[in-house]
Amino acid sequence: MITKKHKEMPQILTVNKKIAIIPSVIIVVIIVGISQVSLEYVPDEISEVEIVEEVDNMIIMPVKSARPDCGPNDECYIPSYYVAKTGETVYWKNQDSAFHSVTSGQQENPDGLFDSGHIDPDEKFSYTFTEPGVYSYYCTLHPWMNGMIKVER
Ligand SMILES: [Cu+2]
Repeated sequence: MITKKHKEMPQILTVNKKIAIIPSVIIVVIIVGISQVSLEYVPDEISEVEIVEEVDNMIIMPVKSARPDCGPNDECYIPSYYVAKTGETVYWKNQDSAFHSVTSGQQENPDGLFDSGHIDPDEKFSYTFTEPGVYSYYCTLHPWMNGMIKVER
């Protein structure tokens, strides 16, 4: 009886060693995978930052928004629909080479809540929304430029 037990012991040990090799191989594969993914992501992030400067609560009037082409796709203000929280200040930046405005209301029908007047290229306008609701705005110079702000509680 005793000798049988002694014979079984080495067999169990070898099995345990084989099992122990499998997790260490998996760990090595995961580490190699993570290092390769992080290496690939670095150049992508740099190129994205160069093209579009994405800032929270900033709406961009992009290059060529003075042309009607942006109208059908709602790309005259980017984003053209923005959800803000009550009390949040929203910024609009004119990245175009033409003047633009941010005027509350509908085309030809300003409601008088806010009006930036003509915003120079590279200049900003801001408005702080203190009441929940849906606010439409437009550009007084370009009838195809329309945007909307939804203010949530
Ligand atoms: Cu405009």
